[in-house]
Amino acid sequence: MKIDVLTTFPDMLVPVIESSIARIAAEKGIVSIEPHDIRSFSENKHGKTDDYPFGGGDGMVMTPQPLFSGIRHCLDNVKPEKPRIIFPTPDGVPFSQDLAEDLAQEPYLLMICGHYKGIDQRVRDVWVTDEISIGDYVLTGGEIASLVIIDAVIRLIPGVIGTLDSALSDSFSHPLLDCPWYTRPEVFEDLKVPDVLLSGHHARIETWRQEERIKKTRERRPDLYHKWLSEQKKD
Ligand code: 6GU
Repeated sequence: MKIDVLTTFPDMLVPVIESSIARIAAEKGIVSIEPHDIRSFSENKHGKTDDYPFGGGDGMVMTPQPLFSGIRHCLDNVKPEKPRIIFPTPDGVPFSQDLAEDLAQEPYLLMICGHYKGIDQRVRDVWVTDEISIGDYVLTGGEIASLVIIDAVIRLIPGVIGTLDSALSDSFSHPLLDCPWYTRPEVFEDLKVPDVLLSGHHARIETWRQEERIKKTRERRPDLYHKWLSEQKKD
């Protein structure tokens, strides 16, 4: 998978790309991520990428020209058939494991990082295929949201991690939240691992884990708990 990222802060992406799951995927030759500076596509002599909003209002809006040029530059290099062009934005559709799994099937993604008030609507109308929010809170820019989406997507690509061992056993691949996990030593600073996990009794261990998942889900995510309960009643 190739991922191009258009941003006015390319330096912000580099340390994460070079030290996360993205590096592992890149070393295996499975993913390449390339940040592009939107400023470098600006036809303005100062490299300006934003301006005041028509009709008034606080803050600045990113102008269409550098974004149209940057998008065309990225697409011309790759010529993807049906490019997914992603705009992370707090007014997008909620990001989810299902959406990450969908994006993980794509050979090419283009991410557009907005700042200030956002980007000129014409960029969204003409180019953007997916407007995605990573949660109900406001970040100052799309870079961190893009990194979140990229991380969630590339770990699902076969070969990036021990997919069967890890990704399939996550919370959110299950209907319930995950149970607690422990490793050696059995006692650490007077803190003991639950006896049942040392019992060697696999059926009892699985019962305990399922009870813990149910308890945590009921407390923290009543929405998921009730969905799970109604599924249980069908079987
Ligand atoms: Cl995708 N972008 C920004 N700037 N803020 C957000 C967001 C995205 N998702 C939640 N808050």
